Amino acid sequence: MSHFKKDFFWGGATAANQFEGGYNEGGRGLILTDFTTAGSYEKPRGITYRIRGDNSKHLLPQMMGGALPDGAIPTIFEDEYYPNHVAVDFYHHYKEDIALLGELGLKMFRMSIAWSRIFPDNSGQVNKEGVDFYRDVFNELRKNHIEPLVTISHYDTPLWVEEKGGWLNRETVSYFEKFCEVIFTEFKGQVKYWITFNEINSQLMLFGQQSDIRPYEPYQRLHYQFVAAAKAVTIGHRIDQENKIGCMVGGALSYPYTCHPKDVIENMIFEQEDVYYCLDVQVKGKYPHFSQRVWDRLNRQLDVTEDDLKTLLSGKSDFLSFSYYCSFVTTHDTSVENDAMGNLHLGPKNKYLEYSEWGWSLDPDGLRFFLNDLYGRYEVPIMIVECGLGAKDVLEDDKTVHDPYRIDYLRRHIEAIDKALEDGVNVIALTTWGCIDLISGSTGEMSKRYGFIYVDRDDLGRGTLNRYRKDSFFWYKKVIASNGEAL
Ligand code: BGP
Repeated sequence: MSHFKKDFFWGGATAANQFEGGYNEGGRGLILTDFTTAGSYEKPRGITYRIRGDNSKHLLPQMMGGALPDGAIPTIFEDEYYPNHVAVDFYHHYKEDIALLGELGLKMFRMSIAWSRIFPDNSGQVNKEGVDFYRDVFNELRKNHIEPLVTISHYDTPLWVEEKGGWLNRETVSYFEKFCEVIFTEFKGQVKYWITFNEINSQLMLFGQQSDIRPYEPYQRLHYQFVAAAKAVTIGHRIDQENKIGCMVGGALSYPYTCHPKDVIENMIFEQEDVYYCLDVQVKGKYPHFSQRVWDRLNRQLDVTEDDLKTLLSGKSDFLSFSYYCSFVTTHDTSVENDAMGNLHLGPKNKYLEYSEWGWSLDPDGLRFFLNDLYGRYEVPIMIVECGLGAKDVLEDDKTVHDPYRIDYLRRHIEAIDKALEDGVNVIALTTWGCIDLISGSTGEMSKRYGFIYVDRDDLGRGTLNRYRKDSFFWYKKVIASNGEAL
């Protein structure tokens, strides 16, 4: 007997910039991803730009962040391939895609609204075509009995906002508020579940854990995002009391490398500073006890006002959510090699785990542990809003795709969720990542696929964009229909 409640949300997840395409259609404004080239496991993606007064091409490698130099103008070059421009063209395929998701029996579909489709530029004018597009998408979802789960910001801050300093500029909070007002009002009654920021903690993973000095910028950006998220919760509740608005982190579960107490402490610090720091503020409404220890290592005073602290307290999340692909290992011993990759973080390999082709560990037990850990700490409903295996698939001549590795990965993670439910954790949703194949965020590849539905397109942008059901499609359909019994 499985422990999934009748109303468990079996779902799938996407994000506009990796899925939607139509980057210059329907009045959409630009975002930095539009200038981001394709990469691979070996080769980082890069942002193309030119410098004022010079037309030659420059490339900023995107491996672990990095900011554009002063005077850089992001530029699209004819001789480059930008995979996110078309992505998998949900923009023109949404009816067909949602019908397929309906056939799959999906209960929840996670997607994001591209801010730059609603506010393409600095004029403050709402782009009606953008609103109409999403209204149609939500109608299609409702027709297919699928509950939308909307991420308000999924790695796609509009370029016009970036040009004004992005999230280092306090003004961005008010631009975001305006965006929230518009979408909560326009989609009232159509959308009830919202996530404020995708993987809000991702910017904290970009520097070494053992460095004594922490850069000030990520913490300042985060603070303004925390304030913006809290305001979004308050606005959303005011516009529709039915709204449930949650926060999200990259699920960076880490284990001590050994039982050496110094490894355990190092690991505790990692979890505090990279995960709890963000969840405490958004779920408990206040900065945690160890915050001062973090801030003491910044080279500048953060801009945090009394008013901000009141805002945080009055805009607590209704639920929490996280992505979970793999787990990590932390050690105090600097001689241990960082030979594992992973979602947003590096570290030493865990000798007890297997690794995917992209070097990400496979750890379903970790999911059960993480769910218990977070539920014990926060006691709010939990959604797992990304989980999955990026793998290469083969489209056979008869248009079938045999992906037992994906079925195996998801089966083991669903079993882990079942155990967590038995432990008493209130998990209400699982939206697996990239339910329809889409562009990989880290590498820009198409061949790193996560979906139940295959999209005919390759790493160079060739292919028909036709959709085909994989073996995992028929498997997940049964899982949903049996509410987690038939695994
Ligand atoms: C998460 C992002 C997603 C997605 C996912 C899978 O960090 O929230 O947008 O990209 O990782 O990673 P990738 O696409 O790099 O395989």
